[in-house]
Amino acid sequence: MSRPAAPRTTHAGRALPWAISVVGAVALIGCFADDRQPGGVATFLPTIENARPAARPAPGGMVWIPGGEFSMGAAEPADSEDAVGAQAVVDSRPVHRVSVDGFWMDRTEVTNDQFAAFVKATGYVTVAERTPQPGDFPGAPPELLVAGALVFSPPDHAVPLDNELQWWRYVKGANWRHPSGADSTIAGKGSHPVVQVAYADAAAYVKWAGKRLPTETEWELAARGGLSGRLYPWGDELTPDGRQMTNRHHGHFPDDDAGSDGYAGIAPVGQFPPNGYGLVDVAGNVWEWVSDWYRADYYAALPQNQVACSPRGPSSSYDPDEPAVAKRVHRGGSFLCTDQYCSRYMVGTRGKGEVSTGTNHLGFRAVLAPQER
Ligand SMILES: [Ca+2]
Ligand SMILES: [Ca+2]
Ligand SMILES: [Cu+2]
Repeated sequence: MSRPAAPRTTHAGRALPWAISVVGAVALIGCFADDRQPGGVATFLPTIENARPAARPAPGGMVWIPGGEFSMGAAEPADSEDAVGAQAVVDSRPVHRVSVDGFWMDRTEVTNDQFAAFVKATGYVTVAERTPQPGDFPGAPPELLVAGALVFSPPDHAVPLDNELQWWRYVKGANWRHPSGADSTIAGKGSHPVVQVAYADAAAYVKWAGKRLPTETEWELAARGGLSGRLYPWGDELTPDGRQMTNRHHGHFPDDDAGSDGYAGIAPVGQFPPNGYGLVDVAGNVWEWVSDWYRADYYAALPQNQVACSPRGPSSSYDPDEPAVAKRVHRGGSFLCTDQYCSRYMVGTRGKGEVSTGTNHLGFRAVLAPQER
């Protein structure tokens, strides 16, 4: 999905403020051949958390993620007949060993109130609020060059699940203040996650907050909450003892969101149980931007039989479905995720999105490492 016509040019290889700490991690932990991990085989090994505690108390709203060594990638779907689940793990293979230093992470998705404070302090104007310039979208019909964003617009009847344009529409006037179009509002929704944010918007917010976006590896280590190889952040059962653990899509997709977990559509942050590290909504509610470029084959391209030390993703993006479109990784799935279509609440699975495109099921959360402040 992208804004109208051709995607804007993107800037690969921006300066990475944590590059120095990565070098430090290499010296400290060491990237080494790992003969416990047979090459290319989806084997989950125990998570080995760093013993070193946080150097100081967590900044407000953040929790300590101890870091350590873990197996990254998605487990098989619970049901071997589950074609949607099987498809969801294709770009999350092979399972591979990664080590990451400890860091703090926002306990929740960034909320409308938090984003509003940033906009008030800086006057920042999000991508969806800017009128697309003809030069950035050569050949685009003028009527499409209006400020807006993608909005989930479900049909009122069942449709074949072969074309997402049946339920996504580019809506004029949709932006973070008006998530589903000009006449929608976030009044009374200060504790809902902010949505309709492009990658640049998320990056601007975290910079203002003195933080940064997580790498894909950091995000997954944090989301797993210390467990290894489980299907979900809390274990292997989607609804243990019948309990709803995440805001996802119930009923029939896309035409009927039954809201059986208490929420049709987005929920305020923190309505479902935290994971092992105290993070809420890592599965579901809204997707979260991470800083890695998306490449479908990135895991397969990593050196096998080695522990990857704090990987920061490939140097450019490649999605075989849309090779010309620059995409970053999304993680965790959203209130629209269902086993009828995507199953992306499975913790190792990956999402992707064109960098200038906001949607009303996409937000983010930030991280901060001790040596970065
Ligand atoms: Ca729901
Ligand atoms: Ca989420
Ligand atoms: Cu989904």
